[in-house]
Amino acid sequence: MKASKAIVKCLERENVHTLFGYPGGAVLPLYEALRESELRHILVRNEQSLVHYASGYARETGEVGVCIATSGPGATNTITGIATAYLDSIPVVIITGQVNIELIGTDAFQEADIKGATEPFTKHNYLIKDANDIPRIFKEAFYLANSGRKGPVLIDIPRNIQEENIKFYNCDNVNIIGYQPTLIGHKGQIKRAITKIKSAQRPVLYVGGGVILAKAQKELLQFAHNTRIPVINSFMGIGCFPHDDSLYAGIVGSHGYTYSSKIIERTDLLICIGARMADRATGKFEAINSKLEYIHIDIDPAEIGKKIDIMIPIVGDAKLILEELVHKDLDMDTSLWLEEVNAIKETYPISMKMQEGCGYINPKELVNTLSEKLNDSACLVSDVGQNQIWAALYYKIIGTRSYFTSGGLGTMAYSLPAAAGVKVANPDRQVICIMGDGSFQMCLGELAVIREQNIGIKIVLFNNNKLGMVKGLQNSCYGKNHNFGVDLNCNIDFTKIAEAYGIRGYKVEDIESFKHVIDEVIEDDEPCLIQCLIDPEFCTF
Ligand SMILES: Cc1ncc(C[n+]2csc(CCOP(=O)(O)OP(=O)(O)O)c2C)c(N)n1
Repeated sequence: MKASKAIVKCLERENVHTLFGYPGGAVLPLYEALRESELRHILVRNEQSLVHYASGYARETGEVGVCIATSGPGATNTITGIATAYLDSIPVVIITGQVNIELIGTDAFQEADIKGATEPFTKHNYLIKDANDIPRIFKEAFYLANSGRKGPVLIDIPRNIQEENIKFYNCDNVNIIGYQPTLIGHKGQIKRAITKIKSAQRPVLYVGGGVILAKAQKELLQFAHNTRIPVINSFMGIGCFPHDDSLYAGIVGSHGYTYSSKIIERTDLLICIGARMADRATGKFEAINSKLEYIHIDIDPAEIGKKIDIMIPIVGDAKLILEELVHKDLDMDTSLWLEEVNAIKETYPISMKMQEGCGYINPKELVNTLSEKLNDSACLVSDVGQNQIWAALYYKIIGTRSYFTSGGLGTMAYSLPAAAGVKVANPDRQVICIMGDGSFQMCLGELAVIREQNIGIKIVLFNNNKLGMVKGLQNSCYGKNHNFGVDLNCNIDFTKIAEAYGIRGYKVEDIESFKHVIDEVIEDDEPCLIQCLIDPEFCTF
């Protein structure tokens, strides 16, 4: 069998139905094999969006997202997407073409050492030198991507290797020396944790994206309710605990709620689950509460104690550990602490106010409106910038709603392709993408994919003619008249851009018109773009 056909067969054996790609000379044999297959191939418009599509697909399905790029510039264009998936632990397999094996190292046409380049931010990567390794390497790559701490795995395949003939064999087992993720928590540490939790006066559960990746939301809810411990989440953890639950205590971090930080100030024990103690979220914990003690549950031992001294580490799968914890006798009386938490929440309420601006939309109110209008299973994908902060802080998680963003790398232009990936994976889900005009201009060519594939996402574009987040940072670091290099002032009519791609475009300047448009479009399955005018002076800072 041709090696390229063997690759397709490996993908089919991994239950891949859809992949995202952008071809070139070094993947021609693979594309010929794909042409003859039943796999759905979605041609994106720029490899910079490629991994984000696969990432959205993976986040929605819990399965590995797959994408293909050619060698050289195609492969290097995927780098930011790979690093984005790496920092957020998203399982994707990236297949890249490479120049013929005898040309490697000669600066051949379209040669780039993508294995070397992605070494620091792939979970693992391969350069296939023997076509007979294809079944084993694909099996390993999928297993690595979606086990233990999940993440991207890259497979680089020289063109001439794709053309060889091999004897295909089914590879069903994986045996990777030194790779055996710990899933079950250490009994002794769990015992210590239980004693510690029972003796705590003011405990808080701090939960991150790892809970979502482990599909442990139900167990978390049960554990919180059994123990009556309040729950705070990171940005990546938004979606793992319902906001209408009385134990919900908000989002922490430099862009989180004030009340959540105030709660952390008073906490005596933080039980961290599937959260990597990122600087943006927990960087100030030691400063605001030096007496805080920590239990840290994480699938990746390297995360535990990386930034904060942890008292009780538990390595393992969040779902399995929580399942164990919910069966322990942890009947606690936290009523006094919950009273205090509620009082803090009341003292520092979430503000809907913005600086005054006429003829503009208050973005907080806008996200709030979306929260009211969307159904209980809607998925909101936000970009990076002020729009990310507003979306995260004001989108209400109820039912099975989710909120996806580029949390770790903070990659602009993530949301549109990632939202499209979510919708491709689950066409019945309401999928909203919120982004700024800066990010949109980095990836607007992807509108062609959305039109062509009829991907019914609703794009809510915050148009403030500014790189708002950077402008805000300049304001807070240097003062108001120190803005430089942040103006996007050329009055682009984004509605017309959408229409040029055959996508309905709307322009709204006040919240009532926004409500009207959302009512009109929300139930249909057509893509659309709603351009919302935001006051350029509005800042999150
Ligand atoms: C690829 C990339 N380049 C640069 C940045 C730095 N950055 C963070 S937010 C931001 C501004 C985003 O502007 P826009 O998309 O208009 O959103 P807004 O902040 O106005 O909501 C920039 C430049 C980044 N995060 N990612």
